[in-house]
Amino acid sequence: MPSMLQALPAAHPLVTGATSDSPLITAYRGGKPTRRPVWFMRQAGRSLPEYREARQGISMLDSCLKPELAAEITLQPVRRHDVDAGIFFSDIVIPLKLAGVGVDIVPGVGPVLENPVRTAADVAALPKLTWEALEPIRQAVRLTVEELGSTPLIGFAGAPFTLAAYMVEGRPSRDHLGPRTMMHADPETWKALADWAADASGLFLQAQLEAGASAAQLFDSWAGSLGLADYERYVAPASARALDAVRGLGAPLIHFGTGTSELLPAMHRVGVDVMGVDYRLPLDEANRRLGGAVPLQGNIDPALLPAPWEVLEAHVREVIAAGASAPGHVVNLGHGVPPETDPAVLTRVVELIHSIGY
Ligand code: 1CP
Repeated sequence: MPSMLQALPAAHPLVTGATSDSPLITAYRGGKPTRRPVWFMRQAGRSLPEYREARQGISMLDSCLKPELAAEITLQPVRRHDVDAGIFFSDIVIPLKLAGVGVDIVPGVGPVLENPVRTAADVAALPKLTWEALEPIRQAVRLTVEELGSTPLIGFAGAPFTLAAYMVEGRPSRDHLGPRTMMHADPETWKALADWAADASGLFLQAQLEAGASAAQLFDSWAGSLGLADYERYVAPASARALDAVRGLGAPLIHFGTGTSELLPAMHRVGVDVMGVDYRLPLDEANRRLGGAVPLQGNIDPALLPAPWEVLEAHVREVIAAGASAPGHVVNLGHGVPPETDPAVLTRVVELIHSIGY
């Protein structure tokens, strides 16, 4: 396997045509498909009883590394909600785990590292992720794509800043002070860490695309804690480096973060096709900030999912009207599905979106 994938394999669903004209890919490419595409971040997961059942007695990271189980969990929300894409069931810390970094996902907490990475020596000691170690990921993607047929699978990875935020703090944090201090106090160590994370995420994306994912989303969930100057100087180059691994393959690339209204153009400039927008910024304003040239994804406010149906419906219609200004629109939430969400509401939202013509 070359270190840089040059082209998708001949059997890839974007190459055979299985997914290339799907509503999702058409909208990501700036077109208006026959049916309005929608999927939900965190559509697989605790909101689904079948997920809770499948996960009984098995840890989060172990379930990601069992190909049949990861494929099954990925397919559950597609079957149930008739969404226009699967999002690969995995986690942004899986590349760390497969590289040999001590990391676990602690229920009720999130990713926790055995040894936080804080010094130049810590960074130098990080093991390198290999292509071989990613075999369970490629297997899970192959199984999933086979079942999905003409429905595209979206692969993903954590962006270097969001990954480094967990690595430096050692656990979830609110303000991400550790990595923000490091980039100024010790820029060389920061760059080495961000580049390590970029290479791990880049290889993770490459594995998913090579095995059959039709698009890929880079999650910089916590980039919103950065000012624009820090983002551009210390983070954007590493995010661009992660994407270098999969650029030019013809699979649409999406970039998403929360609290990133002020960063949208800078995040687009790292070289992606589509911008995900969180719930804070109306899509017509996001479109204006991006010069009217970028397909958008978003941005139903997850807080409205438990609201009375009339309130939620009006909001969904507003999101669709605002998204119509962009050259392409894939409907999604403005962040992940909250675990306590009633899945029947999500199914109804999908039906509503599919019923609205252009
Ligand atoms: O349907 C899907 O989207 C499932 C696939 C998926 C994705 C895309 C999971 C499964 N995790 C992710 C990405 C991910 N993981 C992100 C980026 C997206 C986002 O912002 O939500 C982040 C920040 C993580 C880190 C993480 N993993 C957290 C957040 C902790 C924090 O800092 O607040 C948590 C809680 C996890 C565990 C996790 N990952 C995925 C699931 C279903 C779960 C919950 C595990 C469980 O208890 O069942």
